[in-house]
Amino acid sequence: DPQAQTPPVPSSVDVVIVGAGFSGMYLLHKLRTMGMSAVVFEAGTDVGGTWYWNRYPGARVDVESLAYSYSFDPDLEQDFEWQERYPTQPEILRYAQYVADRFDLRKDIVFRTRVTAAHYGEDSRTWQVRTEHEDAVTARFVVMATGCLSSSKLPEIPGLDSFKGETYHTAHWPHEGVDFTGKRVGLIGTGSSGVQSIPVIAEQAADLTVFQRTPAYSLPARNRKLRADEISEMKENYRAYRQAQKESGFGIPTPVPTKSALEVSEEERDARFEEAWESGSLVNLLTTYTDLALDQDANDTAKRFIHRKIHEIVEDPQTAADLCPEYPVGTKRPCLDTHYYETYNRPDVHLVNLQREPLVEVTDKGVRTAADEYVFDAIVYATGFDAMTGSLTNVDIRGRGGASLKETWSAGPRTYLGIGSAGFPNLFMITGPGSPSVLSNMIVSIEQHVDWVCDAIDHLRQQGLTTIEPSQQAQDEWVDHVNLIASHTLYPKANSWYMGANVPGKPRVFMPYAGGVGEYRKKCDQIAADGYPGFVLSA
Ligand code: NA7
Repeated sequence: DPQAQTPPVPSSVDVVIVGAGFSGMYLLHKLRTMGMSAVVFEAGTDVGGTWYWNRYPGARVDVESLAYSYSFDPDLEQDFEWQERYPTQPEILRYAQYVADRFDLRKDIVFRTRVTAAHYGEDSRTWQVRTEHEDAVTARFVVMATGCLSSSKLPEIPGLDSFKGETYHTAHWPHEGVDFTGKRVGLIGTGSSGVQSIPVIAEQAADLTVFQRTPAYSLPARNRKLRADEISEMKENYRAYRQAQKESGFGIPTPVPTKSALEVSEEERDARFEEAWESGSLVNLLTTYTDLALDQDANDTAKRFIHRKIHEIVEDPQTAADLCPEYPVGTKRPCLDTHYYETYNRPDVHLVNLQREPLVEVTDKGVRTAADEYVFDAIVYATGFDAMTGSLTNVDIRGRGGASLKETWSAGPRTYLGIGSAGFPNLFMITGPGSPSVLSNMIVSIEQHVDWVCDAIDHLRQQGLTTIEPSQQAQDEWVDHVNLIASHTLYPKANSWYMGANVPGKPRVFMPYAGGVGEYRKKCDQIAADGYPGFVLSA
């Protein structure tokens, strides 16, 4: 019982870490090896972050297990036995728990405790961190290891509380699970969480109605048990594979494309797309050609291919048409599924296109749209997150002069490298806005940020320095650079959570760095090697 092991809250530490997901866990381990004191605050009752909270039926990662795992300890990667190509949430959570046990992490993690505020004292050059339980800790450094998709959101419609049946959000799923047998279920949202859970809920429920505002592009995952020979082959070659991950664009090594989608024949192209579709890998599809992310006509070729697939699978032509996205492939996060499109061939599954009949309200009996009222026993909200910034701005973070991070970012997040923000000395973010984060294999990006942050802290220690903070100029240039890269891509064309477009009133800014994790790592490494230009270091 992790609760029983929850340590007393220290009054002062070197580093406060917020969040015990994959970032916070590795950071704690690494700081300990450096001889630094740290405490982690975690809102949940155990480690795992994303994989602790998102327990909805069918939840899986969309990166292969052998790639979606820590690389920092060669023994760990040899010892852990992954079962499936795309592990389920319980399997990933077991991995997180295994790591926590192995490195005895829980003794410095305070569970069931949400951090509410972090205020910087300019005189003391320390942070005062407060929690929901009125704990107060003084720390030299604060690291927000809060995840990119952890501040969940509900639909912005009236009546959410009036529904008399059961309601669930995919990111707050009951630990004991939910039995939908015999129930009429309504589900709102068709991102990854919806796409993964819909086929499983449909199997159980008496009847399932899916409310779709924007369709997703989804590829069949072709998940399966891992074979012993592929596991042992990976384990023999892990060091080289990890290096290739670090140098790749998405944190998943794939052959670099050499041709434009427009310079090959339709037959050759369709054969390549078919191969990617059969492979069950999103990166394989996204890296078929050099220009899918850059050129509308090139992207249209992939779009037509997937539309054709949807029409081949889904029998009802109107439903198939409603499931076909219009935005460019890859500009919203694509999904990996198991029997998603096939599920719409079931007589007990219905698709409601919210573009034709928008949501109006939730009633005591169910959901009302502009065209109809739907009656349910249960409603599932698969409506996603206030992505990338929500879990940072939800904490009352105040830097120099008492400036609040939330207000400072009111026109959109501003960071240098997605690691720090001007005016907030010794405050680090792991995979913050302005870093590749959500456009990559998260664990690869997490490890890179943790390593970089620890090196920076060590540098201060070695040099007898006290604070590190991005300069305003370096930050402005970085924000411009991130925007410039995005402007060369098709990403800004979609109303995605990358753009903040899923949250009403959120500034429309493309938040992740789209230049690839390999390029990004080189820049970060160079900055560290050159003594941290762009950061102000003070004694
Ligand atoms: P996503 O991908 O943000 O999906 C949320 C879905 O909910 C998406 O289809 C939204 O439509 C829909 N949504 C959100 N708000 C509303 C309202 N107000 N009305 C109707 N529909 C709404 O979150 P997920 O949890 O599925 O996945 C998150 C990430 O986890 C995923 O990208 C992977 O990286 C893993 P919209 O597209 O905004 O029109």
